[in-house]
Amino acid sequence: MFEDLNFPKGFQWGSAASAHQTEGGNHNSWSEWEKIPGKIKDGSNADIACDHYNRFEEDFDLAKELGHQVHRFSIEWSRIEPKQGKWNQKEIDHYCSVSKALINRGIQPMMTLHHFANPIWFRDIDAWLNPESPEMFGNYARKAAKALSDLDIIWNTINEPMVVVALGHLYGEFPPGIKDFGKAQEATKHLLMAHGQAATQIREIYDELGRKQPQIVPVISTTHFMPADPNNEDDVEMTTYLDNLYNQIWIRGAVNGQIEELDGSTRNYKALENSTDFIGINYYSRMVVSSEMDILAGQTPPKDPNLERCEGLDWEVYPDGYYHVLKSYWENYSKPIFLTENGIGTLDDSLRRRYLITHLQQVHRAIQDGVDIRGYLVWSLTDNFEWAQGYESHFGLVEVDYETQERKPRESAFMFREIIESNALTKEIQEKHLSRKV
Ligand code: GCO
Repeated sequence: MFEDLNFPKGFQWGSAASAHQTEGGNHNSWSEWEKIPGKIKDGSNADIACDHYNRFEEDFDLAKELGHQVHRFSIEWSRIEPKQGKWNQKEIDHYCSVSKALINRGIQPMMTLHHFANPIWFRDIDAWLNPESPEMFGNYARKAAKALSDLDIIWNTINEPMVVVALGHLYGEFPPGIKDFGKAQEATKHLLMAHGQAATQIREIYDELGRKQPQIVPVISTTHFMPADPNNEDDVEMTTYLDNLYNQIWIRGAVNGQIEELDGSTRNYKALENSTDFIGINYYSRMVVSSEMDILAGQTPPKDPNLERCEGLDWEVYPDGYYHVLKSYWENYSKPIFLTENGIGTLDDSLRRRYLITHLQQVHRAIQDGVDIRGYLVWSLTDNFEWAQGYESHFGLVEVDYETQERKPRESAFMFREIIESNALTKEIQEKHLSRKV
């Protein structure tokens, strides 16, 4: 019943992670947020996390052993620019060493400049609500790009800007804990301009130094929105509205160079020209939309009891949505796609294996239908600090014992290595892991 699903030659495989979730020892907007009682579900914090700051060599040895070809990680703005305009050379050197550690193992570094956490000084001047925030972010991008430009790096600018907007400015679940639609719109605009500023600074400094231009890849979070009742016009309309708001507005600007003002007018923003080589897509789940519910206030229809779920976050496992999301981005923007995150939090590793296979089947289906997809990264290499969930969700191909910091690859890590080695979802792999629930 299964057949071999081969991936295109040169397709790149690997995993993704972020600084604050793994490094430990950070002092930023998140470390302060974690101190507020009730903000983190299990009352934990990322003070130590996976101690990746000190153990990156060991972690990259594992990535290599597991066959990874690309590793996506983030550098911590708060370490590099602890006070506005003051740069910490020791920390810049650290990230040079991290990048080189990957390159020396034959792994392509994909580096994110911003993954949710802000420096304290930036938080104190209203972060993404400050009209000067795009330039401030651009300065930091320039500094980082200058220091790292002699290494072969793929650049991600801002990770999942719409999660920063929605969870930070609409639902108040992430810092700065605001619930205000107008402010959410303002943050969206500044985050888009910040992406443009970062891309422009990276391009300029590479030119000034006579280096070959790198790939610049903004990374977005996507959700497959579906009407609760496809025959109900209001549900369909609400679905389109949410898809536009959450999945499209920001990336449309990054690709087309246009900023949408709060009054609905649009204008060209020069810094966004030439700011996007690929689109980085993170996909985890779907959302069923009912016009009866106030979705912008966090209400959603009950989950389907027949679908498996992600631990803690309660996301439904819905692989078919991945295909539709990929098709829609290709149809809308015709930009090559890099799959920068996909995975599931679970202690049931057989579920993780099924999740990865069924999602890769959809990736393959999209490629067959002409979508230009260049690579796929599992979230995440190791278990780590899952933001407001604390340590309750286990996303790692590799298990971490937080008492001893011992790493232990799960069976899914070896299955993924087999997929990488054959550059295919072979018939045997699908049969072995999908034919029964273990
Ligand atoms: C995000 C982030 C990751 C998460 C992952 C699982 O998508 O929110 O990029 O930091 O840990 O997505 O929720």
